Amino acid sequence: MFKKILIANRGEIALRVIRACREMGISTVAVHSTADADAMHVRMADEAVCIGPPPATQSYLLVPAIISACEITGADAVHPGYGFLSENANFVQVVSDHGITFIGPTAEHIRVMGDKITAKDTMKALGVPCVPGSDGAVPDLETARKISGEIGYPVIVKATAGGGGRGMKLARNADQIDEAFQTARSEAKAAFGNDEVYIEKYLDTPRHIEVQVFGDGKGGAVHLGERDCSLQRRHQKVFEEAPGPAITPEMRASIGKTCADAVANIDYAGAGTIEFLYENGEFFFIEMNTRLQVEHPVTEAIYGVDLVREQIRIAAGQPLSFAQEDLHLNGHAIEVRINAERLPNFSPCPGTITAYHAPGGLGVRMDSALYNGYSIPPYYDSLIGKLIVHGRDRPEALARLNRALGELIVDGVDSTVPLFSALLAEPDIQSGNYTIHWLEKWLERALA
Ligand code: MV4
Repeated sequence: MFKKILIANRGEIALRVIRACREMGISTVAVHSTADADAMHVRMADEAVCIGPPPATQSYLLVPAIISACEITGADAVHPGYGFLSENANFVQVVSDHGITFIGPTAEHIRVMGDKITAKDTMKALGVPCVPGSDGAVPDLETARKISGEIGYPVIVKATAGGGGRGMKLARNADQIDEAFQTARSEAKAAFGNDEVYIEKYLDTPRHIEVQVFGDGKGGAVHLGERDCSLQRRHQKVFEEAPGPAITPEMRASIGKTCADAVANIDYAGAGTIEFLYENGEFFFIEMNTRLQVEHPVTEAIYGVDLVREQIRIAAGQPLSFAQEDLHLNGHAIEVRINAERLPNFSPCPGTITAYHAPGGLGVRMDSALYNGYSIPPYYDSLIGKLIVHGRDRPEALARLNRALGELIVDGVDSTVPLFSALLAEPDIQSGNYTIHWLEKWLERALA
């Protein structure tokens, strides 16, 4: 097992990794920018190294600075958290070239899944159901018109180097395909330096369902059910739950097995998320994320496992601590993302926390790096906490969320907290009746 792990991240996820390390008896190294000298992850780690000035490109994203911090402290492994360098295949390569273990999948798996056309080809070949569309890249306008006619409108043009909602263009009918194709291409070229695009049938009102998988890197893998992450604003998740309100035990077992078998087949190592659009009882693969996700705690709650501990075990060459038959879904969990943002526009609202009180009690987990007097710097994303609740069933989880929100105090900055109490009053939220467009439509009316 590793003796010392360096966490190449900040905020609540850095704390999350430090907590798992401490329970495993592993020392921790925090890295931080000058803007984060007083951050909680720096205080909580055994050691800390300042790696640069505030901009992430000069600190948290700067590979040589992170490698140097590993060398100085003698860290034998790096946990990337999410965001930053977590899905950077080049970083994984450089880390391993220095004799350090990257806690995550191989550079090759990250590369394959990072290119969305290759990811889709790979998943399709492994028997995972995909959105109907072009077979690979669409080379020119003529082919785009032909393929779109065959698929049937509406279609969506996506950049192979995109993902997470970046580089997509909708064509509702044949009159819109020329512009959609050409804009998608030129925007992809400008944003990613790669103008390759592919075309899919556009699904009108799906849910976003993602399946949590875990591979041992040696042909073994399990699934830990799904999360429904349909409630998003501008491709940012706001509210996530597990299990998905629309997913039956039979569907879960079936799509879960398909996903676990797929990643087992490619000797995938560590945590992964297979994203689907779900409509009329059918799953359609869109993308795979090769990292731990922000919303992993809802899965941890209902399956009673520590996913970060498993990531560390797998990276150290140990087996998973559970088999598929050991995994039983228990109850229901919901996470809400607390961002330092001002409503109604969700504009970032950095500043000093004048009072902070985390809710507690049965079935409540608050993952946050906040403390009284902490100053949220303006340089990074606005996530300041995640409130996760667990209940015996969905109504109990909803009631618990409402209760916990009432206990939470975050003073000194505006936050998304008031949004959640309003959301909980909505019949569609209470019944689980929502799709990927529900939140933006609701926000238009609720915050008008
Ligand atoms: C789609 C789609 C409809 N049809 N693909 C947006 C993020 C990226 N992961 C994929 N996205 C979408 N792909 C097809 N063929 C609709 C979306 C989409 C979406 C997906 C998940 C959650 C929220 C969304 C909001 C708008 C569009």
